[in-house]
Amino acid sequence: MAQQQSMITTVQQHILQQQKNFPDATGTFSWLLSGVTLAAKMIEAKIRSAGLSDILGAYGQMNVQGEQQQKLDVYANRAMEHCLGLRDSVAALVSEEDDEPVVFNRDGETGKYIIVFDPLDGSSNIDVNVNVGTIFSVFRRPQWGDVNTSVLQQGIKQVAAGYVLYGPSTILVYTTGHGVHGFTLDQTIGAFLLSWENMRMPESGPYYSVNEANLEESAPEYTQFVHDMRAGKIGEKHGSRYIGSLVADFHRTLLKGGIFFYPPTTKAPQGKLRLMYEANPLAFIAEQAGGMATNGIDRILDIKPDAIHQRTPLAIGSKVEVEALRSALAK
Ligand code: AHM
Ligand code: MG
Repeated sequence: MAQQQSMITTVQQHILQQQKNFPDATGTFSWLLSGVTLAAKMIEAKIRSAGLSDILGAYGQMNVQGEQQQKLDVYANRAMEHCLGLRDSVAALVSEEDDEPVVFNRDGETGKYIIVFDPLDGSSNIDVNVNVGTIFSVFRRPQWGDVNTSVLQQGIKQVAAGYVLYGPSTILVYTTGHGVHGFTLDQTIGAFLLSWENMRMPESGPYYSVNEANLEESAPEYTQFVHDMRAGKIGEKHGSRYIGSLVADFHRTLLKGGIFFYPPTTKAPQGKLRLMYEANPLAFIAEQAGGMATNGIDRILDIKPDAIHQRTPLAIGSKVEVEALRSALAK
């Protein structure tokens, strides 16, 4: 993994360079992704000043998942919808915070892309100043058919995916299916600069990451798996890390290796996390970096969604740990 390039490369330059590999590239795609980076900078600015403005706390409404919307959730959703909705190439936007897709009346030639996103993931952590993130996934709109039905595509059809992690620094990680690349926001010039090119997830790593309070409500194989990892029966002896913000837990797993998993529980028999804007984009990134992602049985990217807010169990991370969990569940 090459770190800290000596020459400055912005995320826009990087995407344009990558597009040179595609003879029919028009620049449309980099213009579209610049909508994501603009929204990310707006969200990050709001987060940085959250304690100083009246932006912490609940908004007073539930979202479609029956969860309390935080004010920053609502702001982040509006920022993404505003910045992306203005891009001619966007046919539809699908957000965790909206019941239905927002569809734009653009013909198939112009409105080529469907963007699916979680504008502010881990929002229960906002009020306590712990990392949150934005996750996005990009699909090509099929030339035929109704836009509403064409949003339900398998993860393998993603043409790009990424996330922004608002932490001690703000980091953008993306893939277009040609490796995984990471950028850090330079506040002084307002640009995301290349920090990691061709990121690789270690084959195995030191940590497991799960909400252990849920284990008693999950299949016993998950508890046994945790015991085995603590005992050093799966690679090295594992320690535990759990932030409760998927983007942050995933980012650590990408850099250090190991596994994050959210099993089905009696309270959430389909799992808690959402297939289309949480599991799919991170699964695409994990695979591009040499890792794996499964629902316990199937590869995440192969699952055909039935609904935009569909939930899924998720186990994601290094090959050694994810494969060990998958085979334990298959017995
Ligand atoms: P959110 O999209 O409403 O923020 O919920 C998703 C979050 C993930 O970021 C995180 O992995 C998970 O919920 C944590 O759930 P729990 O508090 O049950 O451990
Ligand atoms: Mg989320």
